This record gives sequence, structure tokens and C-alpha cells, in this order.
Amino acid sequence: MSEDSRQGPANGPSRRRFLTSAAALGAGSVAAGMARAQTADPLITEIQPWAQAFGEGVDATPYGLPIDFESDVIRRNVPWLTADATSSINFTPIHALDGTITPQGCAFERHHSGAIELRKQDYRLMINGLVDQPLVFTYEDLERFPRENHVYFCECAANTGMEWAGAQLNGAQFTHGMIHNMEYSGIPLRTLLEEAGLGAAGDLEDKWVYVEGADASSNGRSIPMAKALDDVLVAFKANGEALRKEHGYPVRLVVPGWEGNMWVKWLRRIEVTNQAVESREETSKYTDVLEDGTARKWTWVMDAKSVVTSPSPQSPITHGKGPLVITGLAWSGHGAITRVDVSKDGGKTWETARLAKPGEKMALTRFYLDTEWDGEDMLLQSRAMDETGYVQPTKAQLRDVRGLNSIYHNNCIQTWHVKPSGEAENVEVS
Ligand SMILES: Nc1nc2c(c(=O)[nH]1)N[C@H]1C(S)=C(S)[C@@H](COP(=O)(O)O)O[C@H]1N2
Ligand SMILES: [Mo]
Repeated sequence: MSEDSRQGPANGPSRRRFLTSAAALGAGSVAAGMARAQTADPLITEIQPWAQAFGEGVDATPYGLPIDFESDVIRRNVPWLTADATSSINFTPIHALDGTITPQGCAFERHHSGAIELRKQDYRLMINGLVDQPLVFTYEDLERFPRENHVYFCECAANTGMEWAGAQLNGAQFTHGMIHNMEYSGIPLRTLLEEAGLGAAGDLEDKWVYVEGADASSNGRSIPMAKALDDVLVAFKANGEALRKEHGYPVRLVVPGWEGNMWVKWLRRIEVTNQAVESREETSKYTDVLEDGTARKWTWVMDAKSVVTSPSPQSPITHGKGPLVITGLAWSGHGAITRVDVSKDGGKTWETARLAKPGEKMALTRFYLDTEWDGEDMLLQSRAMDETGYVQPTKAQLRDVRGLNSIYHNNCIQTWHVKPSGEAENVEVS
């Protein structure tokens, strides 16, 4: 392939810049050395064992897992965060993933009473309350309604919650890993509510639905009718396959852009009500105590946020100075991400990053800054903007408004101190 034919319109400018800069760095550069043919390299000159024998047959792995060499790309929990593992949380290894889709196998889990095993034949979904005709659906019934596919992020309201008081957890997985992004196949909740009939509910503007799960915690939440009729999905597939047990098999609620707690797993009942239930999960939990002691509630939408996933504490720079790919994720519960800026000096100056694809509504957006590293310290930050014009705040700006009592809804700008060694650390800049 000629150099020219490799330069598609999408990667033309940055590819050219890479070639120029790699050449300019000369013989000593790691990146240039890597690209040049190494005649003494046995991996090039000798026939390797894997080319001298057969590999595994197609019958060896009926359902595949990642290759052993990737065995560190796993969910991790922080044992001291919660009293036990059943009412707990683990974190997506976002520092090691690329693109935007989170494989179910490493997508964070949050349970209030553990992940239950519920067979499709034992599954029932009840719609009751202010409906014309209360209904109970089997799994098979649900499969007969017209369905849609959508990619959405799910972020726990507590994501980044440990960072209010100061830099705390050393890794993007732990500071920002209570998030996943999947393609869901499901039925608009609107369709099922219309099947039950909303005539009995009268004026829909002040109505709610109360949704609960089949697990012991039930995780009940109230959702305003306007949202329920808008884009909420009753989903049974994620990334093409059945939901995993831990994500709510066989059916979960998908509430685009809104806090993960409302995404009820093992969904068993939807009640149309004329007021919010004010359940545990929307009063003593998932509310934010402000500086004056009063609490914010009904903080459903996840505001725009971003994080550099690499380099980061668990993904240090392992090559020398020269070409460096800085990458991360951005998202907004209010719609699409329109721009992400990256700073290398703790927010003094900013460069606009390249979005891998135009931002999609309420879905993760991957950004890249293809840059040159001078081998010096960096205070790496990213700052997201969404289609409403909202700009991700600094930690100081957020604390001014919210004080220090909060756990949930911390969407502030994150800082990684990247050292000349390439190692990175979670820090706070004032
Ligand atoms: N039934 C039920 N649904 C639930 C929960 C639960 O404990 N039980 N946890 C909620 C919380 S707090 C979050 S953040 C999301 C997490 O979804 P995940 O485990 O698929 O990541 O599920 C929500 N739905
Ligand atoms: Mo959550």
C-alpha cells in the first residue's frame, strides 16, 4: 500500500503530522525505531512456534472469553467502600478499553441485594395502577411487541463520588468506572403503557410510574410520566445478546441519560400513580445534601462529564517522548457531546480533541488528542461540552454550588499528574 492510499479523509491530517514528527525525531526516537524494520529481531527473522503447529480447533471455545494475556482487563471493586459484596459496586476497566461499547463481561455492576438468577419462564412483568386494564406480560409476550435498538450510557449517580473531598482513588477505573455503554434491544415503555391504556390516568402531565425489580431490594423508583412516554426502554438484549444476570436478565429498564439507579434490573412491576412514591432510593439515598443542610432531590439527569482514560494511573506512558495518543470518554445525559478540550497544564491552556465519531445522544463519545509528549510533567484534564451549550465544571466551581456533603452527581473535571517516568497519579489542582 502506498503512503498516499493510506491517507483517507478521516485520518489524513493527523497521519501526515505523525509521519513528519516521527521523521523529525531522528534515530534516537522510540516511535521512529519501532516503525523501522529490525533485521536482527528474531520475531521477524525466525519462524516462531505458533507458525509451526496447529492452533485450537473451532470446537475448543463454544463461547469465547478474552485471551489470557488480557486477563487484567477486568472489573475491580474497592472492598473498603461497602460493608459486603452483595450491596456493593464494581468498576468498568475504562482505562483499558477503547471505542465506546462496553462488553457486558466487564461492565460495572451495582446491586443492592446481589445479582439474582431469574429464568425466562419464571419472568412476569405487571403493569397496574391508573391504567384502563392491568396487565401481566410473560417474557414471550414481550418478544411480540415491535422493538428498537439504541446505544446509551448508564452511569451510577455515585460515579466519582469518592472524589468530593480530594483526590482519592488512583485510577480512572475507580474514579470514573461506574459507567457502561451498550446497545440495547427493547420495547419502548410507551408501547406497553398504551397497551394497558392510559385513559384512566386522565391528565398525564402530573402522573408518574413507579418501577421496581424482582430482587429482594426491589430498588423502586418513581419516574415522571413525560420521561416514561419519551425514550425509556424495556430491554432484554444488550450488545446483541441476552442481558447478563448481573445486568438484570431477562429484562431491565433503560432510562437514557438519567442516573443508573433508575435503570431497574429484573424489572417486575410498573405502576401508574398520581404522585411520586418517595421511596428509600429517592429520599435517604440518591439525594444531595447541600452546605446549608437542605437536600436536592429529583436529580435525575447525569450532567456532561469526561475523563482521560489513557494515560492515567492504570495506563501509564510506557514509551519515551514523541508521538502520544491521549484518549478518553465524554458523555451527557442532556444529549450529544459536541466538543471535548484537553489540557496538559492543569487547565491553563486547552486544545480541542478529535471526536472519533460525532457525539450521539446520551451515549459515550470517544475522544483523541494525537499529540507530541516532550517527556515533561503534565497535568492532564479533559472538559466536555454538550449540545445544550453546557460546559463541564471544575471541581472548585462544583464545590461552590454544592459544598462538600455530596456523594452523587460529581461531574467535575478530573486531573492526572503524568510524570517524566510516564507514571500518572490522581491529583487535584486549585
Ligand atoms: N432491581 C435492581 N435494579 C437496580 C439495582 C438493584 O440493586 N436492583 N441497582 C441500580 C443501580 S444503583 C445502578 S447504578 C444500576 C447499575 O446497573 P448495572 O449493574 O447493570 O451496571 O442498576 C440499578 N438497578
Ligand atoms: Mo447506582
